[in-house]
Amino acid sequence: ISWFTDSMREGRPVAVETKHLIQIPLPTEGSPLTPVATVSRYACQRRTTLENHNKKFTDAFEVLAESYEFNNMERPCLAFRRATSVLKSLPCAVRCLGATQDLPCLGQHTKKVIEEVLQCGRSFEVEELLSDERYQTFKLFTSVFGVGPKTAEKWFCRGLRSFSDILTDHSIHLNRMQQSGFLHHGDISRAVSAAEARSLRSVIDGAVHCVTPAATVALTGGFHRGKEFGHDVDFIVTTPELGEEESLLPNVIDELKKQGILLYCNYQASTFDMRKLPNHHFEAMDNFAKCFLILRLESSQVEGGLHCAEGDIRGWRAVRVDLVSPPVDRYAFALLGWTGSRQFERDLRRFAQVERGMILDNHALYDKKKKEFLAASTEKDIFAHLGLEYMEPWQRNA
Ligand code: DCT
Ligand code: MG
Repeated sequence: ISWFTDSMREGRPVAVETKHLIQIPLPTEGSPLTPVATVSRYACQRRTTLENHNKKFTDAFEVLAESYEFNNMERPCLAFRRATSVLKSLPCAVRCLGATQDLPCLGQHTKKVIEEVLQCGRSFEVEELLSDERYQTFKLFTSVFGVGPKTAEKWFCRGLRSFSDILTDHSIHLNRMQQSGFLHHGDISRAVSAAEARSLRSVIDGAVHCVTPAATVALTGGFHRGKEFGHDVDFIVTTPELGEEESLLPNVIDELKKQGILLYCNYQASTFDMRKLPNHHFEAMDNFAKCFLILRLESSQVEGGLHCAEGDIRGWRAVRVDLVSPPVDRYAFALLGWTGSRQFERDLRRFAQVERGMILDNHALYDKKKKEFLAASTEKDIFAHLGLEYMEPWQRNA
């Protein structure tokens, strides 16, 4: 095996770079001849479970990435998100800066942070940010459902710093989503547990099958990747009959309303049109019909009870739920896209584009050389078209 070199036997890291794979000996215990791990620069080639051995670095990176996001600085934000993703994929903790030498996606700035954390147990740049008024205010404002960095910026520039500043300023117009965001802020900013997600699955299953018995419901997003907690619960619902999905969500919404558990609903009808594909300009959201909901979840429906604050005796909580309903022939693409993680999806699309000359989004996969769309009825079909080894959802926590 070519990468078992002398320097490895001496315990020094070496790297052998192939086209886009870098083989790196990781600092494992035991024999110096332990096989080396392979770290690709694409998250879709790194099996990333929820076991993060480098949390102290990735937590620091996340604060920096977020701060760049708040300042609308896309490149450094992405650089820190990429670095986070690489460290999350490693099978053990980074114990010295040398161990990062051949890892992809780590630049000077990220390495400086790693070095500081290794030496001092913390990053001064991160600590400064955490106590920075602008960072704190953006973090607070963007924690409200319906408030993104742009709105946070607008409010911050007007000198507003707290929720009461916003809610008592009569010149500020809150849209319906933001009004609900403030109303249910306590509940929505509290993580949703896996038990709550399971209970919501039964609620959604019930509502969907009540309106369309043949429809299917699939849990997607973070909970489908095995997360114990999430900020919302994501579902894909569809019908076996092409076209029948069009009336599905409006009927499900009516049913939830009838059950008295719909606290907020933002329904977006489908604008999906196969004739407008492939989409050369990447857009964050797909064009399928979807709805962003806030539902009332009863404690009695959740195994082990609700994930609520101590002393909360209401017996219910508000939860964010997203439903998307693609036509059945687009199902595999929608499922792959909505399963995430965000970084996994980004790299999957980048891999398709750069390495394969293909355009992938939540709607379709297009081969630019052959000038044709590639059909897929399962996620495995899409991985196969891309010439990628299949990864289970729990390995996509990039
Ligand atoms: N997604 C994406 N690009 C976006 C937004 C979402 O690719 N701009 C995909 C990835 C995850 C999925 O949609 C669901 O989104 P979220 O609910 O925001 O993410 P999550 O992984 O489910 O995280 P959380 O557990 O916090 O809900
Ligand atoms: Mg989610």
